[in-house]
Amino acid sequence: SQKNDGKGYTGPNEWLAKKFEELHDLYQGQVGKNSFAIRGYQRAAGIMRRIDYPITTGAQARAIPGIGQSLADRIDEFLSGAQGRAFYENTEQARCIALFKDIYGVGRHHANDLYRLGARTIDDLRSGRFALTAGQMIGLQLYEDLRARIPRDECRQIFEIIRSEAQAIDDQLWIEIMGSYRRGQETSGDVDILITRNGGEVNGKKGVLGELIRRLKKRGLITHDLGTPTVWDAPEAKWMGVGKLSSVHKHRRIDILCIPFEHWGAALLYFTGNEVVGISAIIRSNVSSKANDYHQFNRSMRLYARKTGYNLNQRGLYKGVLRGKDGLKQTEGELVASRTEQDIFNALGLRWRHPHHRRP
Ligand code: DCP
Ligand code: MG
Ligand code: MN
Repeated sequence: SQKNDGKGYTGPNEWLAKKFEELHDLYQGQVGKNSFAIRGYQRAAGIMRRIDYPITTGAQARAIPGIGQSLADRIDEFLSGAQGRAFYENTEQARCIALFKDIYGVGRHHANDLYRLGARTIDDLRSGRFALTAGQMIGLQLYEDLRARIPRDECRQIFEIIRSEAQAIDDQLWIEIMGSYRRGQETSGDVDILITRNGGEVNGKKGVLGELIRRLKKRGLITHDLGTPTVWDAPEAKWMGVGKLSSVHKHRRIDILCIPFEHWGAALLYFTGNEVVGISAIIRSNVSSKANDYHQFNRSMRLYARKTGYNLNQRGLYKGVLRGKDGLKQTEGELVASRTEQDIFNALGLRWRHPHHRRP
């Protein structure tokens, strides 16, 4: 299931954070494990999330306060793509947690709790014996639909409806479909949509996002809200929910993000990906890990930017970002490029890479 920091963005070491969390979850509750080491994995995950430049070696991480030699060794292990000792152990616990995390809105903590409370199957959860939030209930209710891949043509049809409704609100809006669809994949896990306005504020005065969702509900395309923005008419606002093309179609996950015009290229680049493959997906499919699974396009581009003295995120390419000894950002730096993807490739001196080729 799609995890979210509230804005939908994650940092360059999210994949490492996830790996440490997997280790934590796997060891937690197992007899004979050192509880200090287990908590260390949890803390390491937090540290990985706070570091905003990509970690590339264990030695580099060793310099970060809180990362000792054994954690640094684990990072080298992750980076090398070596199969972590306990990582892919196909235990019942690992399998259940992977299964529960597949339910929309169920995070790893809750998946762990559910396992410890005795839940083993989706039907167990449907029995009503376990406490779930409203969003999780929707995830559970639509579990079969939402885990199915969306055929490319259905993504396109959903996108066309959203585009036509958005353009009926304001013909100066720019609407693009991103994610796996834009990379040319035959099927997608969800439909990712980016909206901005050429001139003026996309979402400020008019609150386009709220109006769009209202129209799409009225039209019957959108059926459920899963995550609504705190401020509907903020310049940057994200809606997450579920829609259905017609009575014969399945419910599908849809994400719609509104951003300021200046961020268009950087956001398009970021949300086109690709990005880290979930570790639970690897446990489920029993596919052994390869270094490439974790060296995806977004990561390698951010890493390249960093190596050449820049900082790349979903809002732009920046130069002169000042960092403290701990590696944390002290100043934002100067915006170098963000309007178009091409601008960002050019500023970095990289050859254009078509979305269809944005794979490792
Ligand atoms: N993204 C990211 N880091 C994340 C999650 C997402 O950089 N932790 C970016 C890259 C993704 C894009 O956002 O490609 C869209 O996210 P999705 O989770 O929708 O992933 P995809 O569209 O690539 O795949 P799927 O077909 O599973 O939706
Ligand atoms: Mg997607
Ligand atoms: Mn998405």
